[in-house]
Amino acid sequence: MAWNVEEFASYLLIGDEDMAWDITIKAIERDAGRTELFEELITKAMQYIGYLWENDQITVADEHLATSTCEYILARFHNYMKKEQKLRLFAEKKALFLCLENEQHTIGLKMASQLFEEYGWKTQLLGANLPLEYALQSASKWKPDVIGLSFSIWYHAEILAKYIQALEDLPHKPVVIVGGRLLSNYDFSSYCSDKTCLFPSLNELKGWLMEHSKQGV
Ligand code: B12
Repeated sequence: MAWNVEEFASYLLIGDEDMAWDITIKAIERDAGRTELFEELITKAMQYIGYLWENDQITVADEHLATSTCEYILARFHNYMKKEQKLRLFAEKKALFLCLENEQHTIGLKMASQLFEEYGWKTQLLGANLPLEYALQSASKWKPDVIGLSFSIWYHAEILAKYIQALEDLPHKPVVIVGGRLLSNYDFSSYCSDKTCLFPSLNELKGWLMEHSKQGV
């Protein structure tokens, strides 16, 4: 399938929600799956926007407008998929998602959470910048089977090992999964235990979900 990444990005950059949605819905009508749409259209468009920003071709304000328009598209898409009953309902399992302390990049985390819902999981999205003590409180109370962590900035990885260890040590022993743009290029396994799962992209996550959504995790 051909993806209009730059055209989609141009609508995000001017905040044209309807035109950006038009491209999204056309992709769905041509049978693009959620993972493909997220990876090939939305992620690539945001990376392209990052490139324009880095090269001074757009301003910080343009990038913020693109981000909020992108978040609107993600929320509308999620709502559309729910209405169309394109969600698969298998599991009675729970997954909690959060970004490491100080981390503001939440779009990938939201995508991961939606993918879990597609496979029938109940989700809670705690979003950006969550200090570990609150993550622990929340996880102790809700007892998710899986806890998804995300980070995009290199120096935020310093606290990754602390999060993983504390969350995996909770009495109900959740599985901790980690994602973020740096995972495609760097090996973070020394920050993890042998139980932690690292996912550079949603394609790998999808494979894992297919395997773990029916039987016990
Ligand atoms: C949008 C954006 C922002 C927004 C984020 C808003 C939001 N609500 O998310 C705002 C304006 C807040 C922002 C701020 C900053 N940003 Co910024 N940002 C971006 C930008 C343009 C796009 C990020 C994005 O949404 N990508 C799309 C998502 C879908 O991709 P993704 O996160 O990689 O997620 C994918 C996978 O990693 C995976 N995934 C992600 N999380 C998870 C979690 C799980 C559990 C799983 C399974 C999978 C998974 O799934 C996704 C699909 O494959 C990038 C450019 C880029 N190349 O990424 C810069 C970028 C990441 N930012 C950058 C920088 C420098 C900053 C700032 C420091 C700028 C500043 N001076 O203030 C601050 C830091 C904020 C902070 N403390 O975190 C740099 C980072 C460079 C570095 N050294 O690490 C980048 C690369 C831009 C650049 N080229 O310089 N940013």
